[in-house]
Amino acid sequence: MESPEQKVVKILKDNSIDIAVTLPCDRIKVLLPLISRSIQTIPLTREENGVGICAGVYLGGKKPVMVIQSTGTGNMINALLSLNLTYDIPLPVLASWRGVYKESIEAQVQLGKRMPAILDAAGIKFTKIESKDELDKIDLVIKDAFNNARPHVALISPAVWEGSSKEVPAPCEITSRPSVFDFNSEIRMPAMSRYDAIKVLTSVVDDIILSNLGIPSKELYTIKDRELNFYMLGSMGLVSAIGLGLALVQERHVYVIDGDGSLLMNPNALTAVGAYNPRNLCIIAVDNAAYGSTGNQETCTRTQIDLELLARASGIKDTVKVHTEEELSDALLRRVEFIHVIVKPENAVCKEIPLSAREIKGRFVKEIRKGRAILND
Ligand SMILES: Cc1ncc(C[n+]2csc(CCOP(=O)(O)OP(=O)(O)O)c2C)c(N)n1
Repeated sequence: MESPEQKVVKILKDNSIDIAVTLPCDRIKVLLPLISRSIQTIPLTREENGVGICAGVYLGGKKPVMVIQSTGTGNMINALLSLNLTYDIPLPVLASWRGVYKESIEAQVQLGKRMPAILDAAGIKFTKIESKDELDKIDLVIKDAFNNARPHVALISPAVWEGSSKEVPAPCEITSRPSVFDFNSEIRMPAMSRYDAIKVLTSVVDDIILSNLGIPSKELYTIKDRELNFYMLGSMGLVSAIGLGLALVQERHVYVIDGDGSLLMNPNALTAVGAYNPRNLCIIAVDNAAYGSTGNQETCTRTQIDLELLARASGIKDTVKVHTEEELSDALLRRVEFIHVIVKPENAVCKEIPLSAREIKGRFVKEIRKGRAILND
């Protein structure tokens, strides 16, 4: 007889889900390996980063699902609103709903019991699944997310899995590995501004460009607006995660303009990129040692952290630090995976981008999916 876990996997496959993005919960420890055996799976280090990766996967023409613990939804609220609800990006989320049914961990209760009210207040669609008999609702959750281009969370009670197999795969073996590190670098006085760096980028590359929220997006728009530019209007910290998702599912080269403040807000993005090192992703870490877009408040790259070193320590193998336009141009032509660009904390005076989030997404998706089957869009 089909177990509830097998039924969920069948629903995912019947819906042609291409990629599952996951972070474990004890209650779904039987489900998770079943999913990863039949669907390409990306393990996360933080759920919010998964929202970015899934957005990239979707923009690249594939269908993602997130499978997480309900607490992780708490880590995703800003992203679900500022990215998915703002740009009309679908995301089905299967959340193991903790804190409400035979809960043994006190720390799960406060968030778990309020989860429906929180999602409701946030305008995020959700469906409760409280017994095995209701598992078919997962099919509706997935279809609703894609047909209506919105996030939809399935809150799945632990009651659903009661009585099913407790068999969990053996833990992975720990093997010895050397940690050899050869890194020697120097941050010198900056010679160019972010605007200069973006000008070099647009003159050298003719492929997908994702730009960070705030002034970088406005500068890119002012320098060279095009369909293949994806302007972030919010979701600080997620632009490189979106770039990763896009790079993993389609062949074009993806250039991401990120910032030091944003990378330090979500270093998980670097960990995820380091795990896959896709050859068609280039992160341009524009380091002005400041939160430039909000008035140049100092970040800790000024004295403490070297972003190139952080990228290398995160597993990104191909990195370089550049200070001049020539060095940047050379690194872009060589398609180095992580380019640490040292710039002055200066913002160009730019106009607002006169495009809505939906317009930005609409023309971007149309351009990159030209000649290919389009999802329910
Ligand atoms: C979660 C969150 N916190 C704070 C902000 C406000 N904010 C918008 S842009 C920005 C600065 C980003 O700095 P950085 O990534 O270094 O890029 P820069 O503007 O310097 O190019 C901040 C703090 C925000 N949008 N979201």
